[in-house]
Amino acid sequence: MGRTPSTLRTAGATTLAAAALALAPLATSTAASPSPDSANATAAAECLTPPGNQNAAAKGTRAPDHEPMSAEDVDRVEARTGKLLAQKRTQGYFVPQGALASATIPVYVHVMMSASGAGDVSNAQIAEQISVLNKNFDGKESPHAADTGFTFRLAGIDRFRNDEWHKDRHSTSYRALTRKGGMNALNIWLVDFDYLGIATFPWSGNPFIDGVRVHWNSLPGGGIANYNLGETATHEVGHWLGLYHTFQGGCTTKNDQVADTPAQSSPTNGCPEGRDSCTLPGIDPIHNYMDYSFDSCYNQFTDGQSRRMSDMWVAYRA
Ligand SMILES: [Ca+2]
Ligand SMILES: [Ca+2]
Ligand SMILES: [Zn+2]
Repeated sequence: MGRTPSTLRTAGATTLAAAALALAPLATSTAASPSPDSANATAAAECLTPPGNQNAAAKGTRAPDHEPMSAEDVDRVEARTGKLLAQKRTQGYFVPQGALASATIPVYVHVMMSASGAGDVSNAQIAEQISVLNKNFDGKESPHAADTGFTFRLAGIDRFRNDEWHKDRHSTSYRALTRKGGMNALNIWLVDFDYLGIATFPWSGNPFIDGVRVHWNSLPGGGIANYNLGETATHEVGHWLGLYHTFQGGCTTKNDQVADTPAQSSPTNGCPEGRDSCTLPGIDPIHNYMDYSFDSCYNQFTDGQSRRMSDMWVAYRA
């Protein structure tokens, strides 16, 4: 698939448009026609997801890189989450009707720079990234945005000089070696790879590699045009808290399992106001952090997404 980082930075927008259009029907059919063998069902996503990242979700400019999850996989996750929530309730942990889990999440940032120091982002840039996360999860970018109830607190920064890790190679071992905190802790590894970011879902099942990997140049003030306001991290943390893409499931009534995000047939590129890719009610949620729009277009999570993240938090991370 060999898109080089320089291609990613210089030709991102045009390529994304082409890739999104080219792959959209594939992605839709993957979700709409589940195969009994999930490996087959997810073949379309395979080349987009690095090995060892089953259940991971990625955002990149090369393609829509949907999560490798069939409609059946999604159903299984919903059922399991429901059971875990019921268990927590019997253990006395529940969130009152209409309220949210409202947690403060410790954040460990791992700067995986090259041997020569490429990707050595400053503490100030990391602080700015945390502040973008807080602004986004507090609903401060739009009057239509939900306050999700989640707050992020920088708990530590560590720095490694390693060309392999910098390029996201041996990611399972480097994550296991460097990860900090419990399932409630957000680990962010800053690397240089073909993606903007990749996340593990709450239900991914391997606590040693739990967290998000984000392209170091997507941080606020970074060098990736249209994706350098720090909102890639917001998108990946949305996955980490159990959100799907707004285009998950395509033009279906359940689509991303969130009722107040209108169905969308494929990822959005740029910021096409009024885009309406499904005949189902509502225009496409192009301003939602879980679409693929430009950072400057992103401005909201919804109430339904907040509810889902709160449930996921209680089920898997609290
Ligand atoms: Ca929806
Ligand atoms: Ca519609
Ligand atoms: Zn994504």
